[in-house]
Amino acid sequence: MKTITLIGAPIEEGSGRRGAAMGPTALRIAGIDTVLAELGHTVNDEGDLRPLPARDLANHPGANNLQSVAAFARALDEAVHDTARKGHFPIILGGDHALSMGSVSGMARHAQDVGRPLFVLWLDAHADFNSPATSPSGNMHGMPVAFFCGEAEFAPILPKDRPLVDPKKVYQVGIRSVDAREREEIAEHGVNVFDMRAIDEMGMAHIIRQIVDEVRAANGLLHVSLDVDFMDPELAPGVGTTVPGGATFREAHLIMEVLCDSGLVSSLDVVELNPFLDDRGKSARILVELTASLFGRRILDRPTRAA
Ligand code: 5AB
Ligand code: MN
Ligand code: MN
Ligand code: MN
Repeated sequence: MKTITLIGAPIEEGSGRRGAAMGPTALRIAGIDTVLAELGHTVNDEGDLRPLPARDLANHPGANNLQSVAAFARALDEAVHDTARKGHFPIILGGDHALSMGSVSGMARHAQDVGRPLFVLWLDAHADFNSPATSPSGNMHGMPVAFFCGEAEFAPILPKDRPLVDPKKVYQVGIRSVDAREREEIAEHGVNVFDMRAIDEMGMAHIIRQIVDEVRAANGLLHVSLDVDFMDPELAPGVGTTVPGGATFREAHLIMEVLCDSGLVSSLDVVELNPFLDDRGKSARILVELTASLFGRRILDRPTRAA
């Protein structure tokens, strides 16, 4: 059983619209703490981060709301690093995906402290590998992967000596909307991408086992970043950037179940929930159910799978 720390990050300034700041509240109303406690875990809810805007940073024409995004990134980098150092499992309740600049950086520092490599599983319709130079929108929720891989080095959001994530240790699953320049960048940097076609052709079980095997072989830590739009919009409409043809209910749960059995996951972001766009709490509830699967809820007990 784990000790889990919930960290609310009510950021919406990284996305192009309002509403994601209500995400942490919706996840709490949907019962994320109770579900985890019922599975036997100890849950501490630290409440919501309230960062001060990073007034030392100048406005940047290609990075909308840079000061607000940087403020959350800084606060999360600290909060997540502190949580992991105590041996607790951080779950970040988002908030838009720009928050992963901070959460993943905090986990990269922790991984460095314990001398293990950090892997990132990015469950998303989008690659989020833009930078101010390539972004079609300027919205920073489309930039976190480039940022923690060291590519979007355009402003001192975090200290220069922050540990970076090796793009070859980033696995993206569910991808189905990639911008022209992003496509070149992810190929150039060797990000591992399992797009929707790969899921259709290979099956989710094969993909997730391959990822788990690679993390285990390297004795890595695995940070999971779950964007609501990973799932099909029929299942989870409460997000500003829906793309048709997403993961099914069972594909999403299977990932979480296999990850749970692996014991390798160190930290989780639940991001991009926009309760203002949701259908009577449907998306919030599915996110809570997926979190439950990651933390041990199972349909039936089963023998441990042979390696
Ligand atoms: B999300 C787009 N690539 O950069 C951009 O929801 C969309 O965190 C980004 O995955 C979507 O603006 C960001 C067109
Ligand atoms: Mn995203
Ligand atoms: Mn997305
Ligand atoms: Mn590049």
